[in-house]
Amino acid sequence: MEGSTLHEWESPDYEPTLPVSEKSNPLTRDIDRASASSIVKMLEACDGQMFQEAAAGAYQRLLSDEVVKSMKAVAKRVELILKDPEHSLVVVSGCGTSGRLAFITTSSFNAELRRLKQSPVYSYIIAGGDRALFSSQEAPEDDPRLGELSLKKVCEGKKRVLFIGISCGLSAPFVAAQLDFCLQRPEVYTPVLIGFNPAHQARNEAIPGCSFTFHSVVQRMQQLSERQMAFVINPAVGPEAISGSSRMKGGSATKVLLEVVLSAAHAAAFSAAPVTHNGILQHMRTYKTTVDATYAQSSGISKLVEEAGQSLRCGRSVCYLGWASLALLGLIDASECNPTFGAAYKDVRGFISGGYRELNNNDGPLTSLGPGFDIAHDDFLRFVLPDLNDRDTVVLFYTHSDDISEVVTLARRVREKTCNLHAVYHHTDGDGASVLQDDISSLCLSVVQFTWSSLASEQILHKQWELSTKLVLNAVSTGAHILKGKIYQNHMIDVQVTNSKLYHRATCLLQRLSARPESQCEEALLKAIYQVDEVSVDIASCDIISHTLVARTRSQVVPVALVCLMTGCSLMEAKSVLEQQPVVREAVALLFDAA
Ligand code: F1P
Repeated sequence: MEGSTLHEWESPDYEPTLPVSEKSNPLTRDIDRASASSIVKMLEACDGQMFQEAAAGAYQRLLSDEVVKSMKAVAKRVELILKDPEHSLVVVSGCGTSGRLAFITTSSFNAELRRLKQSPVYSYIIAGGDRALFSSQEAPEDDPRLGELSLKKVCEGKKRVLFIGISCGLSAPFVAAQLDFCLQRPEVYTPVLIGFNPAHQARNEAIPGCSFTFHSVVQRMQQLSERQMAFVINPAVGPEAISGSSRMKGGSATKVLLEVVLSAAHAAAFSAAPVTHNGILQHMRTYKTTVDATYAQSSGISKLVEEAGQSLRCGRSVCYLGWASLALLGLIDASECNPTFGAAYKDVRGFISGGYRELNNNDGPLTSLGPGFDIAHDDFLRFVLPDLNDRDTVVLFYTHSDDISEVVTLARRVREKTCNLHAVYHHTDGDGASVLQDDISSLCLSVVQFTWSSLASEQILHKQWELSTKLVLNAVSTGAHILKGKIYQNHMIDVQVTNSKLYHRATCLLQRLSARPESQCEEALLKAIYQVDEVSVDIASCDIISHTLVARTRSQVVPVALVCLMTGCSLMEAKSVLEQQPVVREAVALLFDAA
């Protein structure tokens, strides 16, 4: 029976020191050497793990009873707030991708409330503020005070708050502090935690200035969950295709959980459809169908991966031009390429029709923050289009409910500069043939067309399009960077050491790839961060946060450390050989040849 056997990564002996969210996925061990179509097949298998049933005695999974039970209880709390919204709030908070999904979800459910002439009850918090929606701000994730302050600020004057904190790895101090704050004020706050590790794998490292760890917060929440004073929703979804890249499955599963809970609450509050266990389960299963339907188009997706990979390999760019929420997903996927793959903002860029007008974010337009925040199609036309050529890849993302004539106009403009234009289009089986769509198809090198059942409600359709688009985008950006040579086995070797989670990830990676003891690896990492050949007492006595503050000003920290560890060369030698040969495996070989 599907999923009923224990998977390799579920065995207690498999990478025992790492939580599930940081383990390497056995399915993608050779993804660095795979072709575009094999990459997409591996991603399909990895995403398929999200909806597998739990094996006896194994970790709970998305469809497990305990998970559905907690979702049902949380949906009922949201329902109460929707029915009596005065002085109440549902706050969704997270760091990085988790915060971006908090933004997308609260925006779309507030929009739904406005459509129903109800007052909005959802707020989002993202560590680092709105600039983190489209850029990497990883240091604030380590800041518990900032977490607490930002929560206090959005909840001022509220009498009842349902707080949903997301940390895929059960690890971010920013979120731990918010949960702790809620636990101390049960008369107002009910905390909910969403993450994708078993509770005992929550991070148990001391948080500077705090008496709690993420682990201790989870334990307290678990105790209180028996009396429904706190809720922990933490199914395992299997290791990420690229180790630790929680923007992928972690993000998708977050999106599914939030949407199922909030839709159930809305249906109960406004359509007299009570929240039920089966209702939740069925809704979750529609997302499984969405994932399957997406990968049914794997040859079209592979074509996009191949084109995007070729563009990146020759130093050119990939542009996503989207409409409405699909565009927002594109903007997010593009902005995640910098922290995930060390990409420049120009490598993969997203643009949205209408720009900031479409977003409704807390801080409004962010264009003053720099060119990476120019997100409108008009910005694309002004600043990007003039320099495009056939080696750049442009992908249109839209649905039948967008203004298709606008899509045609933009497609024509792009075709004046490059023939490397593609489309990802969602529509329903009820749609008639469209002349305009034929025009777009004739302008594009490839079209990935998704046809969804018209029997689904408008809301469900939108959510299907969104998840499906997220999977396509993640496949394109991840696949393209794999083809560019950024991945070693299934690890991002040039991981940015910009917060404590990533510092530990970097040390583990060095251990794994060099097979040297932890102390030696940490020493090599510190040498690369501080650019010294000896680690002084002063350096050794600084805490991890100080190390990450220095690391953010450096490049290629982990590759340099690895080359030093594997060859015994000096820092300068490692840096100069990596300049000639950025692929670490080859750099090591060069040094050995020279010896
Ligand atoms: C938050 C996060 C990830 C990002 C990177 C750094 O993780 O920003 O979204 O991809 O891994 O951490 P989490 O708190 O949701 O585990």
